[in-house]
Amino acid sequence: MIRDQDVLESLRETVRRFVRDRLIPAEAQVENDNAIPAALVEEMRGLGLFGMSIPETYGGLGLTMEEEVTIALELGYTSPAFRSVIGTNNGIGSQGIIVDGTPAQKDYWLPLMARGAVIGSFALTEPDCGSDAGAIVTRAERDGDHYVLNGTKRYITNAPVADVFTLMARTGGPGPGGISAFLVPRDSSGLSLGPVDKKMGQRGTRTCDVILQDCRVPAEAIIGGQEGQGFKTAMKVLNRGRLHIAAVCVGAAQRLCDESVSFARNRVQFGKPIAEHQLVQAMLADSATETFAGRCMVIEAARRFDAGQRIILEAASAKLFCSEMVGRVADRAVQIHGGAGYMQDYAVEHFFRDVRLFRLYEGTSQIQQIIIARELTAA
Ligand code: COS
Repeated sequence: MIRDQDVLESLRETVRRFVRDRLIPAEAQVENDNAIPAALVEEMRGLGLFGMSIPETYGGLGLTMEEEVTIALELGYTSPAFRSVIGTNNGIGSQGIIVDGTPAQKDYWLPLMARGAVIGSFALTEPDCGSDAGAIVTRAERDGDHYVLNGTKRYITNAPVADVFTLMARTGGPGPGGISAFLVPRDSSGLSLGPVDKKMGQRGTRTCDVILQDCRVPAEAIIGGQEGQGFKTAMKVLNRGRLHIAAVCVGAAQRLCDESVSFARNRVQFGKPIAEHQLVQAMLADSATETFAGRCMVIEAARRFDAGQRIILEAASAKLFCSEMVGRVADRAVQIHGGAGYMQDYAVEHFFRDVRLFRLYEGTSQIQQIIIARELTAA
């Protein structure tokens, strides 16, 4: 389904060069500052990276899923925070509008997101609702030609820099069918942000609470113009997002493999490079094999998506396998580096902390297992 192999190759090469020449050298600075240098964000804008998955009609690059995961594999090769800056605009912050938005919502928001002029974010999780997304309690009450929103959204990626949230709130009764999705601008009256969360890893990616206290949005802010569709919109966004995360995991695993091989070739113990010791070789071989397996999964699932197939099972399987897999690869990478792997001088130290989040967000591993089992056993 790739339209033009040359165009994709050139984009992949551009991103690969950008990652290696510009982003990897800035990883230590991101760790120290807990922020992405503004100049690099500007360069990402210039490369069109904010609008990769937004259709060309709206000023994006309009990548197919196979093309998108190909680029995600490259971006995963560096600190996940760099990908997160552009991640919400390409994924969970824009896809609700793309899949279910009204023509007016698409015309207004997508061109702005595609060029990175506004940052989109996705607000589903709440203090008491993470895995059980159908139980959210944030309410949206109709008041004339407005809705009034009250509630708190938690751990919202890019919220501190976001301009607009795809935000799920309850307009009806209990359960998934009572949820609607809204486009809530950051400058809406009654919307405020909590302090930036202090995370274990992925420094440079900012998350915080989004607090709604009698927050008023016009009635046309409801995605698709219809109440009660918000849970399904969120699920469609997540199906796609999970495949993207899987690709990022594979990119990170590749980096960890490369760092491990390079270290093992240079580190001499017992009179020879540790790469020549069989117990180290076993770890390298297992990591390379699992990384290759993950790569095959994401490419195959993306091809099925582009062919119009339902990929709920494949996306959940890829997310489950790849996020768990990169955890094992990161653990071996630290082991291969020995004491050095525990030191901040080596990239594997921050990757070890960074990749832990992949097993948690956009659905924990246990949620992926539930989704897979349900798909397998559905009548
Ligand atoms: N894709 C498309 N539609 C889906 C879907 C999916 N992956 N999952 C559920 N739906 C649909 C169902 O088909 C159902 O539609 P009908 O009412 O027409 O039958 C509707 O949505 C409700 O589904 P269901 O009854 O399965 O809802 P549950 O409350 O049981 O949902 C899961 C359970 C686990 C699937 C859901 O709560 C979930 O994905 N949780 C994880 C949330 C998450 O990833 N959070 C991370 C936050 S974003 S960083």
